[in-house]
Amino acid sequence: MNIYKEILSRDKKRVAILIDPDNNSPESLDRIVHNCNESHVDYIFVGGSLVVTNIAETIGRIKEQTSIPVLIFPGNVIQISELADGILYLSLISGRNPEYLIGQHVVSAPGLKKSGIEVIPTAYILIENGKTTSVEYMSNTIPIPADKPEIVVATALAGEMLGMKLIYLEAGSGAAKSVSLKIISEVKANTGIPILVGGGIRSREDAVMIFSHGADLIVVGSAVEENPDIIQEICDAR
Ligand code: 1GP
Repeated sequence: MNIYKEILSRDKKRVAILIDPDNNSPESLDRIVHNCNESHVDYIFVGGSLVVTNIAETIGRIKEQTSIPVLIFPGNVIQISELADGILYLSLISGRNPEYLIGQHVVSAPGLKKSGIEVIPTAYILIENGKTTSVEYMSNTIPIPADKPEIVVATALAGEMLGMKLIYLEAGSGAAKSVSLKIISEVKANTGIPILVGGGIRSREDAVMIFSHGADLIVVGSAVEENPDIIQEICDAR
């Protein structure tokens, strides 16, 4: 399977459910995976800014219960497992911390090559949402101000020109406000690669608006942890 080719085909809007291994008991994990199957979720992402649970155990448990592709959404180099189908190889290009631009990649690249999982280079762009997020704190980077869409566009363009395959517009997990529709539509108008949007998406209405302004794939985590039954509602927005 080539996950990137599928996303690139843009034949439909897609939904990814993000599972943070630390935030779910085995029972709640199983319930989320069950609901993902029922709702035909497109991808399951696994990871977080700080994960202390063994990520391979979580991915193994998910893979036993579903054929939905599992992608690692890593906060750092220890969040890697060959049990996954692929990894969003995030370069945090909104920030100026070399560790998250290239340092962690140098450490992880040889192991990733050996694992054979699909590696998808992703321009990861953190946008301010009114409160300090875990990504901001853990990466020691400053998000792009929410009222500066031109900086977001320039950053996304730079990522595309550097050869990255996806643009991920991130408000941060549990964000009070998701990425603005203005930012999404301006990035869409100025770039040509698929756009992922995540952080603070909590309802079908949010998802519909974000899709209609240019997102190809949305990522939902916190809302699902609070209520796994919201998965169907979110998927209905596709
Ligand atoms: C976080 O974009 C993801 O990195 C998902 O955010 O937990 O707010 O859905 P939420």
